[in-house]
Amino acid sequence: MKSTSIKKLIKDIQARSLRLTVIGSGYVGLPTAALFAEAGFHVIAVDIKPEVVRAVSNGFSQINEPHLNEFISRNVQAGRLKATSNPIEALNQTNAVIISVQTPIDQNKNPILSFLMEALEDVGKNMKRGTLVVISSTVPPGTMLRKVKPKLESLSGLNADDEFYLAYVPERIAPGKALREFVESPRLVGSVGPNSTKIAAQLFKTVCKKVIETDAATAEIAKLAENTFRDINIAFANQLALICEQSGVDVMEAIELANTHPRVNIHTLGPGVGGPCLPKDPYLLINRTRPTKHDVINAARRINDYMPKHIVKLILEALKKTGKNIRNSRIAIFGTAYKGNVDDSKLSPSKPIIHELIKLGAKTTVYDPHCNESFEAKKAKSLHDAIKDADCLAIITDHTEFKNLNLKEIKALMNEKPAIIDGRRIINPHIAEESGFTYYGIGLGKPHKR
Ligand code: SAJ
Repeated sequence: MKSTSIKKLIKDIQARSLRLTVIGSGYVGLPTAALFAEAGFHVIAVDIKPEVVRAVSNGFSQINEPHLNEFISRNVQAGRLKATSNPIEALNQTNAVIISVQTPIDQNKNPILSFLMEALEDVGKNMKRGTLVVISSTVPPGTMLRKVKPKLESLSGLNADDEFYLAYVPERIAPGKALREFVESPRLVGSVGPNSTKIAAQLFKTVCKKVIETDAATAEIAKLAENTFRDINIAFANQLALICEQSGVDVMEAIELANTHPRVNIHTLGPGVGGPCLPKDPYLLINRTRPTKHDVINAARRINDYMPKHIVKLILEALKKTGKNIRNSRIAIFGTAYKGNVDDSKLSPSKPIIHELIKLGAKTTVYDPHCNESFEAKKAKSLHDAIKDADCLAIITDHTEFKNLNLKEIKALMNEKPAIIDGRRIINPHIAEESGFTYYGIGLGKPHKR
């Protein structure tokens, strides 16, 4: 009976007759749904937001992700992709489900698993024998075995890896490159038993070039380790920047030289770390461990969280140097997105920077060609509108549009004695100074000038 069910599922995957529900159609779920539909499966994307369901049903995406619209449009037209806000309706028509709902943290940095638990409630109560359940949300260590598996078993009355199949398949896609990375990045399949591994791996092999099998608990830690490693590495680059400012050295040059060593790869410094993952995944990782004073993870979080304050400090220094006061100064902020060329402003360093500047009495205007968020600052219609009569330009996001600014033209529009604060080190300091700006770049130590 059991082996028939496994064989049938594998056959259904190969024949593309397996029907798939994706619960949570955000920046991970929607590319997931679109790519499985593109691979030939019938997929129902579920989301509680009616605007997301409406958009997909009309053949486009609410998320601004390269090529996603084309994939959605093509597959909706072909009848392979549908959307609904009713998970039960979807689950009743399908025999596999991928859950990709958000797992944020609360004010005390504790994980909020309520979205995942609600999705599991629907799945557990409506799942048929032989269903494959895949969790793609990022979860704290131990969640699959301690929470997901028992909850599904008790709600359904079925045994995992025997009467239904369960795997943890964490996503590894960065916004802006989601479709490509979904296919290209090796995909971890962490399961609760050999049958589940076999089936989940078979399903993901239809879209991903490489699948690596492991157990669920290891996959949970591996996923969290990836983002935590990146956060720690960026914190190190940021601390180097602070050291270089005090040492009269340019951190960009120092990192470039250090990175010529074959075993060194220091990341890029910046105004802080934002986005839906890096600022919270380190807290998911340390969630269940006892506090210890030997703690590099929290230390890195503290450094990265400090960086927006440092940007404000540089703005204050630059204004002082040009004989201006922050109160009533006009500050143009370039970028509210959390990183270059995306439209997402989640936990963007721009937010605390703008709020602090407003608190200090500055007149703050923002310009972002990709992102609508303004964080209570005045929103400029264009780049020129943002810098007109500004005393200081602070570059916070590394959008491509900000990498080749015409500094002479910008200077002509700004107030007397203009300053640039380069939070991403994308402006050449010499050209900025030659063009008549007071230039402060993060990590650029200039003892003779400060
Ligand atoms: N940042 C730096 N310096 C760097 C790299 C990034 O300051 O050298 C900043 C960015 O500007 C941004 C933040 O860090 O504010 C996060 O950006 P990111 O590009 O590192 O990460 P995300 O959040 O867009 O995507 C990450 C990716 N994880 C890794 O690269 C290890 C992605 O592969 C994951 O799928 C995603 O998190 C996720 O969903 O977990």
